[in-house]
Amino acid sequence: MDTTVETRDPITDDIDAVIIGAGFAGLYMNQRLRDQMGLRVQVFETGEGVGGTWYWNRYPGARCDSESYIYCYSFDKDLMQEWEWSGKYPEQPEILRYLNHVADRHDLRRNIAFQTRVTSAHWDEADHRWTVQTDRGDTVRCQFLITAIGCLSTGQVPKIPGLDSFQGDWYHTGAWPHEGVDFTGKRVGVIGTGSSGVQSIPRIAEQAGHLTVFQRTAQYTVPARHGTVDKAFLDDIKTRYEDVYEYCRRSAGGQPYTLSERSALTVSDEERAAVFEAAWQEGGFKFLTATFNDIALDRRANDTASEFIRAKIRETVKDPEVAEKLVPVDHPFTSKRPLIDTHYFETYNRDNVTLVDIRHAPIEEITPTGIRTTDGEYELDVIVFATGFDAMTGPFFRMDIQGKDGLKLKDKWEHGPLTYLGVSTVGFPNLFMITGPGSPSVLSNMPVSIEQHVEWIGDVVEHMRAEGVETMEADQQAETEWVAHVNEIAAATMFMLADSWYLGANIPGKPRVFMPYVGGVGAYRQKCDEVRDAGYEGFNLSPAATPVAGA
Ligand code: N01
Repeated sequence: MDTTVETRDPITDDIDAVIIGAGFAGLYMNQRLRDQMGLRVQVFETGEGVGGTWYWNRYPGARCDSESYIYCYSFDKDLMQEWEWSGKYPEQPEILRYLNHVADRHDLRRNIAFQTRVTSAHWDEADHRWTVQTDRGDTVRCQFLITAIGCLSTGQVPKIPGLDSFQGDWYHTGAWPHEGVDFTGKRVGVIGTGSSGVQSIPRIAEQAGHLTVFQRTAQYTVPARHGTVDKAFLDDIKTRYEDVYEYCRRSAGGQPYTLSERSALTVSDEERAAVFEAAWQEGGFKFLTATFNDIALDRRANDTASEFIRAKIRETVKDPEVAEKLVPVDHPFTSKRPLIDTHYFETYNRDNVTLVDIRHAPIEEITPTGIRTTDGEYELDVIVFATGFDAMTGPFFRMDIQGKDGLKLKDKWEHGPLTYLGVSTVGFPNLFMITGPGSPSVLSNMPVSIEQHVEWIGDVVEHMRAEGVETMEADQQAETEWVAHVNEIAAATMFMLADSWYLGANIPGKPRVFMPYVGGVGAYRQKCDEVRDAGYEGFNLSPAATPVAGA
């Protein structure tokens, strides 16, 4: 990866807004505030270019699980018509090309400082300004601080003893070298079988001399049936694009699929199997949405889907012993992030692939020449950590964010994130979080949720300027009630039945709190609209001359 840092003078402006991050969220927020509303905006971005998630996650096989025609912005209607996606699902290089195109088309780079990490943001109650500092010596003061930092941008490499001694190369999927990695003839070990592992393992296996997969938890995954996309299909979508996108905006997951209205428990075994089989053949998230309406909610309904997938694994994997290791038995389907794959289980039929069950024989250490588990040592030239992220709160905690009276965000969220609508948190006026914890975010098709937040925050700023409001801060009662609501509806789902990053379970010591809002993007949008239409109910709005309550 080219790590040359271009020299530039420190930025020392007093402006309207700082946006942290230049991925899907930061780019649109910039366009909204700067171009649509005329604010003076500074964007800071750690990467050398735009793209966020899609700038960093360049591992083999990286692509999105949402279909390409719906994994894009809808604010630029001409672009929706012009852009031609090449595959059913958008692959990382194509998404990055798309985001670069958006940045060029809207001239969005000129107020982005690249290769710059925000280190701190402190609220000054005396003049109601944020002071934002970076690792490049910038000090920018602003009225609005907007985080567009992603939910999965803080990679976690587990602290396994001996990594420093390893003589081969190692990589994390979320910080992949731009020049790629040549695995030809190499003995490769992949730790982790989440989305990144399931996508990269088949591709690495095709190239490596030998691939050893270290699996802690077996996964349910459904075929993606990825391939080129029919141009006639896309052309048809374009004739009714706004309707399709609007459907997503009002849906549960921001996806264009019609939800089944039937329970899995109301049909015969034969009919249920036929429904699952049809969805399995079609591939993708329709297995979740278009089959039955209670898979994620009712344990008995869920068992039917879980069992169907288990049977598929046993059918696909030739070696019965390997198949049994790959069959998930300790958690129900949909309790962890649902996965879709391309030839994942088939990969274990290859002669050059070995599966190691580290649930029963855990990794003890990394040695200079490989990985030692309690069962033996595996010699490796390369280790790939597909071990995920310190999700949702991790990206915030990398910065020293301090609100009123020096309150540190890290301290306030010590026992889990506390937000109102996932967009604001008490004690941090004029801080707005795009797809923050407590919003649908990672449980949805991200561009749909991002656009909704960007537009809602844009409306807030417009309202404040029109009404002479200088600060806006969530009300304590509103925040408490929202957090309780987020927890209450999560408790009724399968999500509580597995150790997942949604619950912070992948990070040792992280509080076990379900972080995203599971109520659906449609219901959430309605709530946000109601809050706005009621004059920002649940927020305290203060004019310039009036000190904020508690100041
Ligand atoms: O990370 P993960 P990811 N020792 O946390 C294992 C999005 N995404 O990068 O399940 C051994 O899901 C861990 O095991 P376990 C998507 O939202 C989207 O794959 O905790 N193993 C698990 O197998 C996704 O959910 C796309 O027992 C360890 C794996 O590593 C999210 O990003 C593509 C370990 C981590 O799985 C994160 O996905 C990629 C340890 N100490 C990512 N620590 C698409 O849209 C962790 N593991 C397609």
